[in-house]
Amino acid sequence: MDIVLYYAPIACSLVPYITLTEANAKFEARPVNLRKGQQNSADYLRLNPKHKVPVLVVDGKTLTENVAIQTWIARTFPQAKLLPSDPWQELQAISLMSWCASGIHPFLARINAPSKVCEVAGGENSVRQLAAETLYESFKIADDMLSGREFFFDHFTAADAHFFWCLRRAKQFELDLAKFTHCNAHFDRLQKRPSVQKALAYEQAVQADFAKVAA
Ligand SMILES: N[C@@H](CCC(=O)N[C@@H](CS)C(=O)NCC(=O)O)C(=O)O
Repeated sequence: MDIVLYYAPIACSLVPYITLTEANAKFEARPVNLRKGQQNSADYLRLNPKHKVPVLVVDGKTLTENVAIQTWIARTFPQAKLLPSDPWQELQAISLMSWCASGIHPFLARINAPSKVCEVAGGENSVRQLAAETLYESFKIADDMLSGREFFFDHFTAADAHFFWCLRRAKQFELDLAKFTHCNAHFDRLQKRPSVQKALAYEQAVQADFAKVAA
C-alpha cells in the first residue's frame, strides 16, 4: 500500500503523522509550506480544493479531514488499537475527534487569524477574546474528562493524538492554560511517546528546510 501524507509544520497534519507512526505504517510525508501559500497552488487545489492539510493519498485515492483520516488509519492498522474495541467506546472516540475538529480547532484558527472572521477595524482583540473564552470552556470539559486518567480511554487512541495537537496549538498563543492540570499532564505524557517525538523532530527538520529556502 502506498500512503502519502501532505503535511505542514505546526498545522493539524501533526495528528495523522503521530497516528500513522503509532500504527507503524510505512508512509511518505510531503511538506506543504502554508506560509508560502503552497496550499493554494493549482496542483494542490486539484488534490484538495479546500486548500488544507492534512491530505492522505492511499494508492492514488485522496482522503481529507482529520476525523476520516484517523478512522481510516485505525481501521487499516487494527493491531495498533487506535480506537477502542468496544463499539460504543469507539463512537465516543470518534465523537471526541469530531469535537477537536469542529468545536476546538476553529477557535484556535480564529486566534491565529482573526481577520478571516471579522473585517471590522479593531475587531481582532474581541474575536481573540471570544475565541479564548470558548477554548477555556472546552479545555475545562477535557480537563474533567482526563481527571484521574492517563488517556481519554483505557489506552492511547487516535483521540489522544488529536487533542494533543489542539492543546499544543493553544500553547502557542498567549492563553492562560496552567489551570487545566489534567490536560497539561496528558500533554506531557504524550510528548514522551516515541511517535510524538518522531513527529516533532520531523517538524523541526521541515521548518529548517523551509528556512533554508527562504534565506
Ligand atoms: N477540518 C480540517 C481542518 C484542516 C485545517 O484547517 N488545516 C489548516 C492547518 S491546521 C490548513 O491547512 N490551513 C490552510 C488554509 O486554510 O489555507 C481537518 O480536521 O482536517
